[in-house]
Amino acid sequence: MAWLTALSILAVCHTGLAAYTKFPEGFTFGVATASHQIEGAWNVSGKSENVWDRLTHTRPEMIADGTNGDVACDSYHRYLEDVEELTYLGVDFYRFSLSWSRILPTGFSDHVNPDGIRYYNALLDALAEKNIEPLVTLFHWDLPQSLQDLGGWTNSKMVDYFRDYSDVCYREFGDKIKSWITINEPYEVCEDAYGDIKKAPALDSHGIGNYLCSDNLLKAHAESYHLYNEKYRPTQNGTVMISINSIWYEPSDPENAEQVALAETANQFKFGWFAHPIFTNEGGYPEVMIENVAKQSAAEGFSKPRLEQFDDYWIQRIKGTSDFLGINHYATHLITGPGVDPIAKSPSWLKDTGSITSLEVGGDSASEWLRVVPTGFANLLRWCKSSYNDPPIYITENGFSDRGTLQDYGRIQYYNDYLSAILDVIYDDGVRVLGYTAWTLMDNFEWRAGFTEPFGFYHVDITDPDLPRTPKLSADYYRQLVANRELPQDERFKDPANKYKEEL
Ligand code: PNW
Repeated sequence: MAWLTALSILAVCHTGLAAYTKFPEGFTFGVATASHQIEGAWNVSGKSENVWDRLTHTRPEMIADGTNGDVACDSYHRYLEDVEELTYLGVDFYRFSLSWSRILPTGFSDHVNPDGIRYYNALLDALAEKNIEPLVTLFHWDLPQSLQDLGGWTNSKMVDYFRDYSDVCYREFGDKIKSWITINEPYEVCEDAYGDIKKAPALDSHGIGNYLCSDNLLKAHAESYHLYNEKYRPTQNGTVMISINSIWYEPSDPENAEQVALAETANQFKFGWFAHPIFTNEGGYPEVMIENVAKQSAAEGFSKPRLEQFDDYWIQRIKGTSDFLGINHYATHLITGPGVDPIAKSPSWLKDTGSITSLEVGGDSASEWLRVVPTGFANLLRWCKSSYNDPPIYITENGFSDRGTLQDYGRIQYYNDYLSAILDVIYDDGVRVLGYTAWTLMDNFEWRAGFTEPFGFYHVDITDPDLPRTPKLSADYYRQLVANRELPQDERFKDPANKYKEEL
């Protein structure tokens, strides 16, 4: 079968023999977390309920191990320990996110919670003392429940609410934070949380809510960007970007024009949905999305397409509103054919793609969706260079899940191979990747997977009330990488017996 051939092509490239090892001058390294995944303290010091609190408390059966973020890594109280870990790793920057419901308990800017402001100032001061730059995400999925009760991202007023929240954050923290991310992974927000039940609030409004969300989310992002540009950038001098996730789709047979076209369509629906409006010259949603949704909507008996192009005002207003392209990337999937996906609901995003079927191929991790294909990452980066006018790129997430071993060779190999793919495209293709962020500092609340798919450099023992953090072997790998700005060649990071696979 054609996809078997493609799989072996992908596998051949996964040799671990790096052509380049040294990172260019000025390249920066960081590590990431997100508020709801690490902070805990879910209802103390004025924080109100967010959509993940609501989901985990009312429907615990939806979380793999029935856990929640009530305590998580308790970083709200243990942030100084976290800063120690960051210092050990030697990273240039720390990417973390602000909890909206901790800063604005009503969801609105009528009441700013002083304890929320104090907490983030204390963290920022501790980072400054260690010379670690903050890279801060305004929204990493933990929407205040009060706003969800009004429809969340399906409500067009969210554009105003997000701008108001941004305004408070830029005003309160902008003297200390020079690098901002507005929104983390809009695809996961709109498709997984509104079009499906994979993320909170698990609305499952497939084919409808997902597109209401993208209209509002892109406008909200743009307004936050313009607000910073006009009101804060002149004095604060920082930058603002958005982080877009990609599962990268490869054609099963690169010589087959139909397969290539299907992969392009899939990539436009996944990454282009949010990147095209911001990073292309023409702006707006990708043409293929507008066409497919219109066709599909008509066939389904809708009076209007469920997704329509932005009007000229919004096309212009959204275009160009990101100083860098922030890419979160973990996995590549292989297109298996034009065949109709039997699980596609109607209406739905998947059906709108043309029900393109794909297969999760490549090396294993603990997460079903995370298949290891480093060459896919290189192809994604080349595609971003050619599709989006050679943008300056930050990798804002990349990482690997296993079952929690301290001898985490699988993670080390993943990082080594994916970083090697980055070096290839920097030196061979001139892709402008400026920095890299590993996901994640420590094992944490992995959303619906609970604590069953850890991604951390540090193990966190959640059965011990002190939540001790223990560095894994990968922590030493990353520390050495950052110190030398070079892929470590050290024998102790190699797992000749491929032992890690037994643990997955
Ligand atoms: C990201 N996919 O989520 C999030 O930003 C993190 O909060 C999360 O912990 C991390 O990646 C690991 O899952 C993703 O299906 C969810 O490609 C899904 C995908 C990728 C990233």
